[in-house]
Amino acid sequence: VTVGQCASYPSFPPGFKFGVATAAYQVEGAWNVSDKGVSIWDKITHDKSHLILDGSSGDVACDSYHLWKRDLEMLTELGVHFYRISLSWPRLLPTGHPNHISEDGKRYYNELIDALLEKGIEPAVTIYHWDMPQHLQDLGGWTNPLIADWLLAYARVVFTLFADRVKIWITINEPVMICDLGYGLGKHAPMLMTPNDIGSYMCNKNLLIAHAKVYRLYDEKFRPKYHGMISIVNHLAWLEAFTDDDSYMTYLAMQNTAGRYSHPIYSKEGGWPPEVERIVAINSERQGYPRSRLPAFTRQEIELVRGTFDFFGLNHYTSRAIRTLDPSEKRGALSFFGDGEYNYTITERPGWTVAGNGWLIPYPEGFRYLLKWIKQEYGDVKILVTENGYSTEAVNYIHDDDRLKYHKDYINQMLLAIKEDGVNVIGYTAWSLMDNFEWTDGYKAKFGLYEVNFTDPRRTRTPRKSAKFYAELIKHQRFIEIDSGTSSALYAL
Ligand code: GBH
Repeated sequence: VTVGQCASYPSFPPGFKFGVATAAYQVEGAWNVSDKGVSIWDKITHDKSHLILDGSSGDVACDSYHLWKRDLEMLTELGVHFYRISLSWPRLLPTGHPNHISEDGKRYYNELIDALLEKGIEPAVTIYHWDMPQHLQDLGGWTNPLIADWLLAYARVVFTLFADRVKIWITINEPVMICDLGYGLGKHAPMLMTPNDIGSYMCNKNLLIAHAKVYRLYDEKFRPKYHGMISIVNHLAWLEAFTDDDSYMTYLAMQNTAGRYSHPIYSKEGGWPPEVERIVAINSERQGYPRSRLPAFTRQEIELVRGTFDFFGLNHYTSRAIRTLDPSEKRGALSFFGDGEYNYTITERPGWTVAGNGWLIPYPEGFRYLLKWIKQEYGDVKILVTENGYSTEAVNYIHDDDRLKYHKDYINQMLLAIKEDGVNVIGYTAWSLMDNFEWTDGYKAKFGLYEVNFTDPRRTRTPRKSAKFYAELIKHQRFIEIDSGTSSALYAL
């Protein structure tokens, strides 16, 4: 590693923060220690292991429940400013309800949070990252409107326990995956398939209300004392028109994937994106439903949800092109990108290549366009990039030049968005600190800056080349050469 050759490359804005992320179910393991309750991912991986690519589960995962001190060493090595973790709801509240708070769960997160702070690393905490208590799922999970009160009660416990020390809060991670994949397409727990996105849309609305209630609880009862910030995290792919003729459909696709979870919170007027609301209503009527499958918001609900953010939490990985269908073409399968009746298809551009796991197309410029889009769409909001990363499949893969290049190119485009487009990005988070349980891809898709040996009972972690790159970047707050040949795409003034 040679440092200092690139003094002309711009540095990051003062106060810009770098972090890494993991999520409870993906790293903790210890699925049944003490009084921990069962989550929907425990249940799915145990009962339907054929739905997981390698038949695995998060029973042990990275065993961070026992090995978090090793994680701390890695975080120190990287020099990150913050570590984004999530809390396991059934670990803290085994029944899902606050009638019983687990002493062991409390102890685990208290120790972790205290140890991070001792090292000068800020904890950024996601309250819900997909591991719903099975008890609550049995009652409908996100399709039961009572979920808003259940989440609120859980969040009240969480804030009471940790808000004195945690200043960056995320209510919910990636609603589009929770709802559209969990309750429509059957690709994520609870793996429900509901025709015509009925379940996805019920979940979509209930989830926004739940988020808003938690936001308002923090805002009114905890912020005055603790002065932290809180928001939701959305997953946005960058979608671009396949040809000039596809711009309306691309707009619609963006509103459907990004807008359905962001417009109600971030837009001036609140509520569903109007074009999505209009089209789903028309589709529903044509399909013979008595009312729109997209449940209406009342006036009060619109106001409840509108403005419940302190920043825009953004997970971004990939891009797609949108092509309008000819009348002669048959629609493809339903996808989380469409209502199933939208007249477009999601496609790739010639020249794009898909990374290991089949869905991630590296297109760094797409990141810059997306950041600009968020600013245009929702105004000059602070954006915290809460996840960005690249997956590989090989084992013993330490010289991960492809991952290094991905992070470098994406960070470079983010810098362009900041410097050239005036987008207010306040921080960047690499997904992930280490390889972990990648949901239905099991341990096959590896996103880690650190490799984890899952055949070793000690779950040995080894830094990859990308970890060294990231550590250097954070240390110098600017790009440096890690070796020749990887710097060509850097942003130069
Ligand atoms: C994020 O999900 C998550 O927050 C994180 O937990 C996860 O580990 C990380 O990113 C990497 O995936 O082809 O229709 O089956 C990103 C969401 C979920 C996107 C699975 C692609 C497959 C869609 N990813 N999904 S589909």
